[in-house]
Formats: sequence, structure tokens, C-alpha cells
Amino acid sequence: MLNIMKITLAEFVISAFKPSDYPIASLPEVAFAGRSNVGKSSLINVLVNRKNLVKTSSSPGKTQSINFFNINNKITFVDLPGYGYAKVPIEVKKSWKPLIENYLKTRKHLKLVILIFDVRRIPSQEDINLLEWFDFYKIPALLTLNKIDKLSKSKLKRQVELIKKSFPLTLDNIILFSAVTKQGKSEVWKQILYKIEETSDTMTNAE
Ligand SMILES: Nc1nc2c(ncn2[C@@H]2O[C@H](COP(=O)(O)OP(=O)(O)OP(=O)(O)O)[C@@H](O)[C@H]2O)c(=O)[nH]1
Ligand SMILES: [Mg+2]
Repeated sequence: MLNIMKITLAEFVISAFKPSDYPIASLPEVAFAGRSNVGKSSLINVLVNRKNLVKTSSSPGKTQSINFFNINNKITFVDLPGYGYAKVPIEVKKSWKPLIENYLKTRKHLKLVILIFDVRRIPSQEDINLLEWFDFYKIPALLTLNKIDKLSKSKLKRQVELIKKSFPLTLDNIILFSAVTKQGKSEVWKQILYKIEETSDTMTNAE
């Protein structure tokens, strides 16, 4: 099995603003979650070798709906709106949280949530709550620390230790990632394919 899926198709499916907008699930799903501006949409673009499949922005709060993408007719990638951005209007915030929680709790084809943190920030209570929430609902989660290109090697090492220490639970797997250098890309793919193959025979020929 190869570690990276060769992308032959990457297409936008739908933006969901409420559960009835979700597409009918036929493929295994991988969702991308994290605070606003940590680089969720950028990570997806790197994984599928597209500059702009998913819109990214330097102003936080760009992704405001749940966006579904069809990858090779094999996997659905799901870009979730970012949380924790103070300037988002309260009305929007109120509708996001239940929408994200509903998605994560009810989607039977969800195989993995990739939780993305900005490596420069020590996780907030909100980040930790989300991790505990995944644990409680037995949702498999993979943690990536993004934007590692922004730190020097020595600073990065110290920062990773600090982040690990701030967690109440131990995580076996933390991936260091950069959308700029693409470091970590094959590691993320490896984990995605592993999770999908664990539960689906049809995926064993994925390349
Ligand atoms: N240096 C650097 N910048 C990055 C990296 N990943 C993302 N960015 C930048 O960070 C900003 C936010 O990236 P997005 O991918 O839009 O972030 P997001 O998490 O999807 O944001 P929301 O949709 O607002 O929740 C953009 O200006 C990106 O170019 C990275 O690995 N390194
Ligand atoms: Mg986004």
C-alpha cells in the first residue's frame, strides 16, 4: 500500500448550513476541525495537490459552513468551520457549534477527525474541551500542529513539549505539519488511509 493517495479527482460537493443539507453518505469521511485560521482549508489543499480547491484566507472565519469534497470517489473530505474566533457575530457562533457537534455525533461514515492546532499557540480550554469531547464520543482523532515553518527548530521542539504538557490526556500520535513546506503531508495521508482501511475492504486498493 502506498502512503499517499494519488489524486485523480477532487471536487466540491456541497456547503451545508444545516443537517438536512448534508449529502447522503456513501463514502468514508474524514473531517478537519480546529480554531479559525489554524490552516484547516490549507491542509486539505496540500493533501489533494490543489492550490484552491478550498478557499483559504488570512482573515479568520473564512469557512462558515460545513463543506464536503469528493476525493477520487473514495473518500469525502469535510472542512468544518473554525471555532474560537471572537469577532464572529454571536448569532453565527450560536448556529456553528450545534451544527459542528451534530455533524460529528451523527455522521456514521466519519472515520477520522483531523484536529489542527497552530503550533505557536498553547491550546486553550476550548481546544482541550474538544479533544475530551472526541474522546467521550469515541471519535477517532488525529492531532496535527500546523505552521511549523514559522518557528526555528529549537523553538519548535520546546513548543511541542509545552503543548504536550498542556493536555490532560496522552495522545499517541501528533503530526507536525506545514502547508508551506508540505512537511507532514505523507504522514497525514498514511493515517487517513490506515483509518479508512481499518473499516473498509473496498479501500485496500487505494493508491
Ligand atoms: N506560514 C504558514 N501559513 C499557513 C499555513 N497554513 C495556513 N497558513 C495561512 O494561514 C491563514 C489561514 O489559513 P486557512 O487554511 O484559511 O485557515 P482555516 O483554518 O481554514 O481558517 P477558517 O476557515 O477561518 O477557520 C492563510 O493566510 C494561510 O495561507 C502553514 O503551514 N504555514
Ligand atoms: Mg477554512
